Amino acid sequence: MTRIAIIGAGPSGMAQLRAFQSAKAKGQSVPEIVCFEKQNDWGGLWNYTWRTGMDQNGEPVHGSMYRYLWSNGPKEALEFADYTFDEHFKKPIASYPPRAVLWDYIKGRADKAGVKHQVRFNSAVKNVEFDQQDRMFTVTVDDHQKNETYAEQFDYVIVASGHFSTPRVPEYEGFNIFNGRILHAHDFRDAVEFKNKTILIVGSSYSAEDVGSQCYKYGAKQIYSCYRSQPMGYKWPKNWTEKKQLLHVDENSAYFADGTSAKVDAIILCTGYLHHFPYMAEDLRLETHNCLYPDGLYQGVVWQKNPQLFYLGMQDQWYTFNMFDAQAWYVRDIVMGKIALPQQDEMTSHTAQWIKREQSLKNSEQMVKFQGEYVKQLIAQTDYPSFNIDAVNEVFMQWKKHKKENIMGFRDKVYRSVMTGKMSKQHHTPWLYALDDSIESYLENENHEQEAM
Ligand code: FAD
Ligand code: NA7
Repeated sequence: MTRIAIIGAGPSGMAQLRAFQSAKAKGQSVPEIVCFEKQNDWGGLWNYTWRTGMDQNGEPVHGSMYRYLWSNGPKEALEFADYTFDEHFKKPIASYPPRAVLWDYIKGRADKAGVKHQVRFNSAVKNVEFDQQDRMFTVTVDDHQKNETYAEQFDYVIVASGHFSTPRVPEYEGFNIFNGRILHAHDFRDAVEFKNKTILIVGSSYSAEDVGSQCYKYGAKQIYSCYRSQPMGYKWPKNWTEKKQLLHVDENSAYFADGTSAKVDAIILCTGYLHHFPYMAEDLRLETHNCLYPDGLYQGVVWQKNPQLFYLGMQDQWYTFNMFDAQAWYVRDIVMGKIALPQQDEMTSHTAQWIKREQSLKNSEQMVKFQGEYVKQLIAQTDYPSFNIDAVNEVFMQWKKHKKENIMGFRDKVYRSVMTGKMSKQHHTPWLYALDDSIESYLENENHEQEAM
């Protein structure tokens, strides 16, 4: 029987499990699937851990999410087409749920599909090699439960291990004499630590914006953020100042390219992540950066040099959960022989055309539409329930507008579900005052008084 290894049981790996289960439910004969997950539960980044550095098994901690993280985009843009929020929560909820609520949603679909028995938890993949002779992969795994290492053979490998876990950590002059704490966003866990402190955020993308906003919400005294290329440019609160590029630091202060300096207690490097697949043999290893169309992946997922290998979710992400679904359904149909791949040179030139288009994109609206079109063309090739991608693009445009209007208030906006046509519900507490991010607090009905720290 054909055997498939999925590496990682985050949203991408879970989408792949669901895709095969959906074919099985339609009476089709599906291959044997083994999903290896190094953590002790599924959900990937959404499965919060307080740990940083090494986990209890000596593996690098995967988690980059922090306490009090709320969705940074509207849930209406990431909703599964085959499992709506209404189906899961049985009542309308607001548009920007906290992490625990989204984790619950992801798990709900996978539980309904009954695919958990296909996941081997506490199982870290250590090596993947391909034998040209028998055209099989050998996957070597550390089973941390049994404390043993073993190898198994597979016809196909699907890498779904994410790419927001290995921090990109720059070094600035003076870091080794700075008296305060220096950390990367990957190791940021709790904004309360920075209450009454002055912090410097390095970077100007999603992590910079959200880690800074968390610190503001939980009582930081003063926030400085600094950019290398582009300022974020939002209307920041009075105690948040955007500075030009960081040049160097000394024991207590940071010095910027505009000639100013500031005394800071801590520095948080929101400088992005590396695509890192140390367990893949060199000739199978994807080398790319955070972009919308990684080179070498036909249709964004097929490893062109060997189409028995796939990578899911490797793009920078406007679209997330439903894009992973579109990819997973497409990969499933290649594996099951329903979709035939073209010759190598055709795949290469197809990818080159998309990359050329990506390079011509000028603003975020064009980028969203580009990714939307990518998702659209994947869905057109499979039986994944189609949905109105243009309407989702519009949700993203609204989101951008709302952030521009009020960066500390955009999470109070509500949007219409593209899947159900229903409007979401206003949350009982404005985001800025909702200090308890638990699922219980989020789902309760009564109105809350604004809580003060
Ligand atoms: P991951 O979620 O990273 O899951 C990968 C899985 O692979 C993990 O479970 C990991 O343990 C496992 N794994 C890794 N290496 C191995 C190995 N060697 N062996 C076995 N298992 C392995 N997206 C949104 O839609 N909305 C948001 O608000 C949002 N906020 C975010 C905030 C932060 C701080 C970050 C970092 C990302 C955020 N994202 C958000 C994007 C996020 O990437 C996706 O939502 C999603 O988690 C990606 O799913 P994935 O399965 O591809 O990867
Ligand atoms: P991103 O989106 O890849 O952004 C990385 C940021 O870090 C970006 O602003 C970069 O600036 C900046 N950067 C990178 N290297 C440096 C150095 N050396 N000095 C200064 N600034 C630097 O990563 P994020 O973590 O923000 O977001 C990733 C995901 O996490 C995202 O999906 C969110 O949902 C959460 P640049 O523009 O390249 O000059």
